[in-house]
Order: sequence, then C-alpha cells, then structure tokens
Amino acid sequence: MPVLSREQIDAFWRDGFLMVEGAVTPGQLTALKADIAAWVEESRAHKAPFGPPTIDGRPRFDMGAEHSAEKPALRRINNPSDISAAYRAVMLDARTVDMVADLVGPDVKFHHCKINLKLPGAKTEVAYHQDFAYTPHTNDDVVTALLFLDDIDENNGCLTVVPGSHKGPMLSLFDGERFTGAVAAEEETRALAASVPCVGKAGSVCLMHTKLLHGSAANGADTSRGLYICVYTAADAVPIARNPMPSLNEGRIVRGKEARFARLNAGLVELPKQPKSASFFTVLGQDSKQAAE
Ligand SMILES: O=C(O)CCC(=O)C(=O)O
Repeated sequence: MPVLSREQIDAFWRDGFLMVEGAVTPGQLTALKADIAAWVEESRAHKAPFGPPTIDGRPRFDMGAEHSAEKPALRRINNPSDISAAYRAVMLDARTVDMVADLVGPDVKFHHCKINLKLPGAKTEVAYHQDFAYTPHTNDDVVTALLFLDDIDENNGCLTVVPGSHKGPMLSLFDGERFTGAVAAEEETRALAASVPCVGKAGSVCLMHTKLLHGSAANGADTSRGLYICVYTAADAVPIARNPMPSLNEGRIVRGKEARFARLNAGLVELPKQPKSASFFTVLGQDSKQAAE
C-alpha cells in the first residue's frame, strides 16, 4: 500500500523535494530525542571529537569550536543507527522508509545516516551542495530523508533548497584541485536567491532528491535544530565512490529484495575526496573543538 499520494510523488519529481508531516510515531520521536539529550549531556565532558569510533576509526561525535561544558555545541553524530536501538529502528522500518519505497522502490537499500545538530546559538553552517557529489552512484535514484527532531523554522538554521535544481547540472565541489565540499561562491549566491526554506514540526520529514542543491545557515535562535538524515537508494544503484561514512548496515535491503543488476546512467561523474576528520564541517572550514584550545 503506497504511503504517498500520486500528487506527492509527482511533486517530489517536479521539485526535487517533498515535505511530509508525521513521518514517525510520537513514540519513535520521543526515543530519538531522549538519545540526543543523553549525547548532549555526555559531550559536556569532552574537549575534542570522541567515540565510540565509527567502523573506519573516526570519532562518532563531533563538536563545533565554540563547544564548552557550559554551552555544548555537539553538531554531528555519525551513523547513530550503529549505536542506538531507537535510531536503528527508525532507519530500518519507519514510515519514512515506506515513503522512500514509493519514490524509488519497491527495492530499497540503506547507504548511511547521521545527525546534524544545531544547538541554540550554534555556528554550524552547511554550504550549498548536491549530495550526489559526495555519494555518487551508478544511477541517481537516491533519496536523502531528513527527519526533523525539533520544530524547525526560518530562525533556527532550517534547511534551504533550490526547487527543480535536481534536474541539473551537477555543480563541482572542487576549487581547482582542492575538494572544498561546497559549490563556487557565485553558484551559492544564485542558489541563495532561488532557495525556499523547509520548515515544519518535529516528526516531519523532508525527502530530498540526491541532486537537489541545498544548504543551511547557522542557528540564531534559542531553540535546538536537529535532523536525523538517512540516505537510501534504489537497490540497483551501486556506489561508485567509497562511503564517506561507512556503517555496519551499509547495503542493507530495507524494502523489497536485492538487485541482480546495477543500473547505469550515462555521463561523467566527478569523484569526491574522502574525509579524514570526524565530520565534513571541517572540510567546509569549520574546525572541530580541539583539546589544546
Ligand atoms: O544539516 C543541514 O542543514 C543539511 C544537511 C546536509 O546538507 C547534508 O547532510 O547533506
């Protein structure tokens, strides 16, 4: 039984994104938020990115340079589904997964997940980019599901997207030979002028096409802005670059069955550079909190 209506599916393919309210149950949302609260508390005792490490040996938790015990700035949790039953349950089997199956299914595969957190006053910004440039696949039936963990409005660092930009072109995230993780300044200016905000209540989801141009500003409000971001693909979309955030569950079929064939789109794909630090925010020039500071 489809979860999304024909109109919603058409809107996703026309605009490159779709907002849906009530994408998880109240119980699921409460469990997700309880883990966040515990992790924020834990972060107070740390002065640098900390573990338990991800499967490629990087710290799981990352804080912005402004972090302190009194005012935590925990900004990233890598693959929370590897360490939390609540996050694993939602990644594997929430309504969001059915929605993704309506868009690129019936056979759907998990790629990776993360939490991007902007606590009140956090300086974290996300420069404009298209996810496909970080996680290219043999085809672009790839959906990023951004679940709102808080009520999000235009003041607390909401996601902003450029409707229709998934239809192309792919914009480079390189400046010469250097992988910046962000589009060029003039592209960002154009994107900002054409952007719309994605706002809504906690428990809403923004389903985003992997080629949609998007970014987000710092949180200037006194409310938290958390996103649980899960990336899913059609089962026959096969990664053509190493996963920037490898997970125990990478490649797991969450709906339908495994693919026998990889489906290929024609064309050239610029390959990303792999991050070495705890989060891509450092690639964007936003240093992590470091013990020596
Ligand atoms: O956290 C955000 O505002 C955006 C997240 C994002 O762009 C990404 O993870 O690709």
